[in-house]
Amino acid sequence: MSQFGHEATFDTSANVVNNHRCADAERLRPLMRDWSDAVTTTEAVTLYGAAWSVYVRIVRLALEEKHVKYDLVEVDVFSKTGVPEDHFTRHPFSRVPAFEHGSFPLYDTNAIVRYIDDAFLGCKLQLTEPKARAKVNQIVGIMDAYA
Ligand SMILES: N[C@@H](CCC(=O)N[C@@H](CS)C(=O)NCC(=O)O)C(=O)O
Repeated sequence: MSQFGHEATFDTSANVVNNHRCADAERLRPLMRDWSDAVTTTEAVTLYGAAWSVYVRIVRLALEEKHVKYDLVEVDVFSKTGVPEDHFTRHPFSRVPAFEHGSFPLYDTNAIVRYIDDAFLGCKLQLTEPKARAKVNQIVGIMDAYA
């Protein structure tokens, strides 16, 4: 059991699927929105980035918690030959991660994980009570900017 309350898999192979339970879902349910309108999808979900990247790992954690099947396509932004040319079409600032859901492209970790939470069925990763949600976002911001 990991600190996240489930057996986290950080397998770098493509098509990672897991069937793990959402941590603390029952305890947090009163604070969380029932999103019965979330999307079920047959469209491919692709994450572009390096397995070592903390930002890529954040997105993978969200995908794992939501039980979303995805492909991880390795992109080396620190390659000696430079950022792969096609990556600029995914991310204008040539960073990782970049993300695609079918024909919908997205970059920036915060935007990606919030989209994953909003678009896919499964446990809700964000609280809905405004003050609690703001505090969580504050912690996320602190971790990103100062940690
Ligand atoms: N604000 C971006 C930051 C992403 C980021 O800085 N990723 C690093 C890898 S962990 C990167 O691509 N660095 C390449 C570079 O600095 O040129 C996000 O949240 O997605």
